Amino acid sequence: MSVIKVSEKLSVSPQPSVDDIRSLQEKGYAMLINNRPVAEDATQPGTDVESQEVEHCGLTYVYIPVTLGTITEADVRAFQKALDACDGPAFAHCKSGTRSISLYLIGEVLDGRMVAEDVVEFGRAHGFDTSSVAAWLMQHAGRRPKVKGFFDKRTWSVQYVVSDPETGKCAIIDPVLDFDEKAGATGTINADTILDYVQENGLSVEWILDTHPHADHFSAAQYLKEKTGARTAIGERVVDVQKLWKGIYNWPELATDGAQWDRLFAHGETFKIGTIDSKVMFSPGHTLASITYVVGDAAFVHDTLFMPDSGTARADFPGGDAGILWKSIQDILALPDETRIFTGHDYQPNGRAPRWESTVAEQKKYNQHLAGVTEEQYVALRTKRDKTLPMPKLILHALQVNIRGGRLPEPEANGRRYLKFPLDALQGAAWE
Ligand SMILES: N[C@@H](CCC(=O)N[C@@H](CS)C(=O)NCC(=O)O)C(=O)O
Ligand SMILES: [Fe+2]
Repeated sequence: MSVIKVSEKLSVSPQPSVDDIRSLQEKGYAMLINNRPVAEDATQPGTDVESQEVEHCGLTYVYIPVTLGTITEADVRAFQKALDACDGPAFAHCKSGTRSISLYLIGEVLDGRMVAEDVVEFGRAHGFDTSSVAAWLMQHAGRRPKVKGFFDKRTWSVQYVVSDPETGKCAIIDPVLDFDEKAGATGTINADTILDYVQENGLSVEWILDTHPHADHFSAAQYLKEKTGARTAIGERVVDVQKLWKGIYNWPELATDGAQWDRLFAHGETFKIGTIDSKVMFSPGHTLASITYVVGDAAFVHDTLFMPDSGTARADFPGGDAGILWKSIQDILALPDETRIFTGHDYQPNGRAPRWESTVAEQKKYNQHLAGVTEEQYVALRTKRDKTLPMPKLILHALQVNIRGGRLPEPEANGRRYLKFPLDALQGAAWE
């Protein structure tokens, strides 16, 4: 048996015989990881025999079967998790050892401990052909967009530029148009900061995306469309939000066909940002029209999940529903564990610095509204908390702009724009 030491924690080997397996304990190994699917060829002992022998010797047995062409990030993470959990050195094998070393190398590159350019040389130095790792990483880079978040302190909003490293094409998600309600002043500081980033990084904007008609700030979608020429989009159910608020604002001229956007996305629709496959998931509950954008391995969930220490979004706006929000959140949590989750707000609990990135795995484990909580408990908790929350201070300002895709009201004869508020239309909300 030719065993190759790859790191302090890991050695890889071709298929060991049963006698080889029996000798692992005295050689100091604490774990055997089998990366070979059962019945690959007639001579391999197979997972049952291996696990029996390994456990008989007091070692831990882990079975992560892979084939070279179909390795997923989940396999790589499972391999890393097993190694992390192992007290001593681990022994991993497949038929030749190539798959085992490949899982290790992909993990090292994903976590930034090695650069992709070095994997082939590392393999060669250890006697393996790891060119398929380089190919995997190339392909995977296409799934892994670059995400830059911009935090707006005034509204605790997070705006994003998500870009394809290969083509420099990008989308802007949930941009904020600044507004000071005391002076009635509008501004483009946030949006211009985003445009500066786009320019400095040589990006070209393909899409300006909103996750929902926001109730706490104006969308800068229209301003950014004028500046970049990119197409605007939102979820198709925005027409229901338009109809709802058309009534609340008593606004007969408001068009409620969604024509204010270039594209309305239905659940399951796909589109591209550069070469990166993107998909829309319908995520109602916070609003009637909320959607999640899944761009490669990144999900832009806006007001569904917040950071795990912050819980989830409220569900008491007109058209909101805690039970429906629960279901939308379950759909998001059904994405692969390693999916990066980017939230739309961070209310900085206990005054901590703003944060906006987590993973599905972290959310499942730590979200303080969800971990160990049933649907019934969630709906009760959400409803109780929502009764204590005053309306966002800009809800009446913001909806009349955002249901028109971020267009301010048309100027009156004197050239000035005016907002209009219904009185006593939002019943039952807590007072500040
Ligand atoms: N105080 C904020 C509240 C904003 C707010 O209600 N945010 C919504 C998202 S649009 C939310 O889900 N908040 C959750 C919470 O406050 O627990 C404001 O006035 O703008
Ligand atoms: Fe919101």
